Amino acid sequence: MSTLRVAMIGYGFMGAAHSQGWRTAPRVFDLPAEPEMAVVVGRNAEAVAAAAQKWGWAESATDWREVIARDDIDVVDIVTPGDSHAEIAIAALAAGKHVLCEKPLANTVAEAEAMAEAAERAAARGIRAMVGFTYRRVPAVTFLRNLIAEGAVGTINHVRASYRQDWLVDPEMPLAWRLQKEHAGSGALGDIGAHAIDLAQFVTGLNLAKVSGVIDTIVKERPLLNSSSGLSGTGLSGAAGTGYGQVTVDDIAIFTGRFETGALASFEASRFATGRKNALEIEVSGDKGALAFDLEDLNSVRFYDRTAPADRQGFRKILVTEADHPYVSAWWPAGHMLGYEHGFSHQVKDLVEGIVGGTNPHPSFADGLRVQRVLDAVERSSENDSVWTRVAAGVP
Ligand code: SOE
Repeated sequence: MSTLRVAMIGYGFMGAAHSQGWRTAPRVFDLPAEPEMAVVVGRNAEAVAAAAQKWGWAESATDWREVIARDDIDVVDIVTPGDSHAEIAIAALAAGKHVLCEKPLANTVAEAEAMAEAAERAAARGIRAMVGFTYRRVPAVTFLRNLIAEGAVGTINHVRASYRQDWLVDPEMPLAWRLQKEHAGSGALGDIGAHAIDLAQFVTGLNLAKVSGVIDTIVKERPLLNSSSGLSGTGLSGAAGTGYGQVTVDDIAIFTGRFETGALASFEASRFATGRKNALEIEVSGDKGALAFDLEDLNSVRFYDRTAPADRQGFRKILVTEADHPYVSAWWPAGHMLGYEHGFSHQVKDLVEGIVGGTNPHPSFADGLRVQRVLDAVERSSENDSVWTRVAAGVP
């Protein structure tokens, strides 16, 4: 069997999650090529060596350019903050490497356009590029999308999508990179709102045409991060150092959207939703029924069948753990639950199959660009008193 040698650039929270995916996918699925965890790259030699050892990478290195130039690397997996996605991805594609890039695709529309163009050129040479909207590969989400494509909800009138967390309610939570525009691009909007947007477009198969929104920053200054706390890589926690710094991204983004078909959607992305830890929810309402998903209950979907006799209607919970459900047969017998990390193995499976099979796995960089343009339109709308703002369309 052929092998695909992988270099992962970055080693924070997403590095841990992607490492699980690379390690586990070939042990669970019958893949057409064997991924090899060749090298993990980070700026701090000691810390990245420790990550390599802990997660099972054969080597560690400190210079991503040198690694990308190596002949023995086939795939580059980018799990750095958004400020380096474009530079690394474009260089890797030019060097003939397949690329998996964390979401959001980039920090700006211009960067995302350049990445989508580079991916388009690379595809002509048989090089694949994929963006890590991993929640598409939660079995219940793929199942929900398949049901919608089969017509289970009929014509879609209304979509409700939200992603709510509460890790910023504490005003003493330090100023991690996710709170700095130059590193993260935006705040709740791009970090978690991007997932809600991608899910809404993915499960419905519809693109957003315009949005009207507002973004806000509740706590404008936070304690600087103590860089020696060792937790800063996650961007989600860490010990405070001395002094305060400016928060330059949004804490909350709320917006409405209109799809190309005219259907309406509401979106919320918040890091101030007290009590909500990782609540990515979507509900799609059509003239025949409705389907709902909640990441905090990720092994199920709720289905309302409006075509059933009136006295039998009502949302029913379908447990998505049957062998017939997407991805499930490779894991455990029915009723034995999957979790957050399984999506990363499913992502590896689909990427490897795309690379070997010569097909573009979704979500493509063009899909990532589409989300980036929605993020941009929401920010422009908010700056402009929430006026309806068109989402740019077309190829870059
Ligand atoms: C932090 O808000 C975060 O880790 C996001 O960056 C991820 O994309 C999301 O899956 C969970 O929350």
